[in-house]
Amino acid sequence: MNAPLSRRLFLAGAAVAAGASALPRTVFAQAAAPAAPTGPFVLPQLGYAFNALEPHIDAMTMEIHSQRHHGAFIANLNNFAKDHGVLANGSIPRLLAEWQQLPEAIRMGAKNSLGGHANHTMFWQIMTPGGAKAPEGELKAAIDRDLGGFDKLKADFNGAGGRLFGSGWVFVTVSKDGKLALVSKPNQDTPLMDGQMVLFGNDVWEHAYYLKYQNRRPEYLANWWNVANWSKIGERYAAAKAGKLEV
Ligand code: MN3
Repeated sequence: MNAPLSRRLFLAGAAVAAGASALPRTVFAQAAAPAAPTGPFVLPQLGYAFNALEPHIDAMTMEIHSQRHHGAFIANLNNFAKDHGVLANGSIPRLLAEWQQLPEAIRMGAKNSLGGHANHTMFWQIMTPGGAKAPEGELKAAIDRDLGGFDKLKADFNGAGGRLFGSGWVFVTVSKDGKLALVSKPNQDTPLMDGQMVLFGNDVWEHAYYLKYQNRRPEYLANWWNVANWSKIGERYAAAKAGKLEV
């Protein structure tokens, strides 16, 4: 989506230089990118600048990751939804929990894109340049009780991320009674496919860190905790217990 935009700006600039008023409107019409289908899926806004997580996650990674990688899942889903209205009905957690009942023609593609949309929507929310720097209150107590404390959680989570072969995610799931568990998944799979709720997770696909860290995934995993938003994760914990947590 950046490339067509730059191209449009370039063409607009060239047209101004050549005397835009003399050019027929069709020049601009032809230069515009073909309209992408709009809705029902919408790319969420980050809520902070692309460079807000520097130096731990670089601005270019955040821009490409959110706009193009997540953007591709949105485009795929809107394309599928044109012929398969089932995607527009029902919540994303429900569609994922019942993904094996999706129409066969789109089943795998829709599962992957729904998972990617859910995973990244969660991911942008639980990172921030501000917020609490460590778990607090009830969430801290649950981490102590179920995951052996914050230091052990970080070590186990980083270990799981390091062991994931290829692309995937590491998650902490939360049950309705507030119990936590560490889960890793390949590809864009998510605990939502097992009917579980996701408290938070980290993306260990190479596109999440390669520009800055190259093959040094353990360094990315270690630094990532600096941008975790414990205020937001605490809100998600309360929402899960209230039965109100979605993706
Ligand atoms: Mn990703």
